[in-house]
Amino acid sequence: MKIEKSIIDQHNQGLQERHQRAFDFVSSDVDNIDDILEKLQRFQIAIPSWALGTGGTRFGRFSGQGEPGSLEQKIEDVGLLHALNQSSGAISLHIPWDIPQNAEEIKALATSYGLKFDAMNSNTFQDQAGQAYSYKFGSLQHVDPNVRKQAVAHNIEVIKHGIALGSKALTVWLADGSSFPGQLNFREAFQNTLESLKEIYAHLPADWKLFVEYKAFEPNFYSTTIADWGQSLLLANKLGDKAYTLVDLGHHLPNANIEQIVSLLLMEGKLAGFHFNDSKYADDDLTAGAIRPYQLFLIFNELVDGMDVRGIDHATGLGWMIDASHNLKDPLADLLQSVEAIKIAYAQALLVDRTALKEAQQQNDVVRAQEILQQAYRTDVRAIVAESRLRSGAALDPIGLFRALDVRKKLIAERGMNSVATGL
Ligand SMILES: [Mn+2]
Repeated sequence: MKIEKSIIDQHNQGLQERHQRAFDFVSSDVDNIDDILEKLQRFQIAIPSWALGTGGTRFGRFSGQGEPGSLEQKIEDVGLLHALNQSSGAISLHIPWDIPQNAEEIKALATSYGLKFDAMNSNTFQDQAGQAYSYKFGSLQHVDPNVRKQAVAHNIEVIKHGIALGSKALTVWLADGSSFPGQLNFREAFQNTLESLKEIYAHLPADWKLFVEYKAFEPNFYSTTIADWGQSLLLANKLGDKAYTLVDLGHHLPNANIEQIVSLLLMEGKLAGFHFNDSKYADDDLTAGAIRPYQLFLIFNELVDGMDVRGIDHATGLGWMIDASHNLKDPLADLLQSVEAIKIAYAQALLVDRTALKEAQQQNDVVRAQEILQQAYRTDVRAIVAESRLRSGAALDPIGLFRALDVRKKLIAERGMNSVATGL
């Protein structure tokens, strides 16, 4: 299914008057509105291929319908999102779930939807059919060098697939760790992981980045070999200039000050980018901004400040991606909501009066500092984000149009009720 431009124009015409009123109201107080709109238009958030189907929990999975059953259909789904919001111009693939049979054809298909290939993701957290050694007790950390070798070879294969598609980064997330005290030697696990990562790093093309993702716990429950940003940064620093720390919002212990982590990683030039999601308890993988929208804003506040200080291009300097799972909602509608929440937080962060905030900080004026941040956060920027979509040729109300067009019903008609996305 493809959404024609004329359908979007027709939808926008119907909403134009109401939108204009809201946009005029909110933008009349913003001096640099055109600059903000341009930044919003350029800011793209990659969609992971594994978020296009229904996710499950360890207790069960309630299948959706009309899920993308092939890489081609996954690209089609992200193409639908991008047509609706012009903000999801990249897809992030997972190997071996998304191995392209013909890279050139897949590349051409993505281009026809205006999509690029974001970071490639390797998978050593589950065993694949025909694999010689098991990852039950870890992969890059494993006590058996044969297992480590196999995991390294897999990552090198992922880089090769990425090169063929025009990707520029490899994300490594490891399930490695232990579930019981005494199960492994922490130092040896770390050293093995470092040595394995060094071998992978050696195979990165010159213009590629290696993103080292961390996670506090799960699937292992006692220790995780790359558990937090300190351990990831330690690895990234030892590996070299092309290695960075990737922050996934759900991968922290409760109440972690993620905005402070972001600020310091940016200061050190070691922030790879983001996996956006939201959570109440742990790695809940809920829709971005669904539980803690103020935290999302505070993170963007640090991102904008830190990127501007270092002269980093907001749109291209870091990797922006959603990493979520949908047990209840239609995955496509959920992803539209996530992208909208991310752009709202970004727009609010762009509204922060940084000169005034600096002054308040210098004067220890705590009340004023809070006022400045909350002035931006409490501004209803939805019409600004909508205007940026309008200027890019997207829909004023992406979810409204998704609903009106009965997209899922059409996908079910094309793919069938029982089409299941691979890899979940
Ligand atoms: Mn992640």
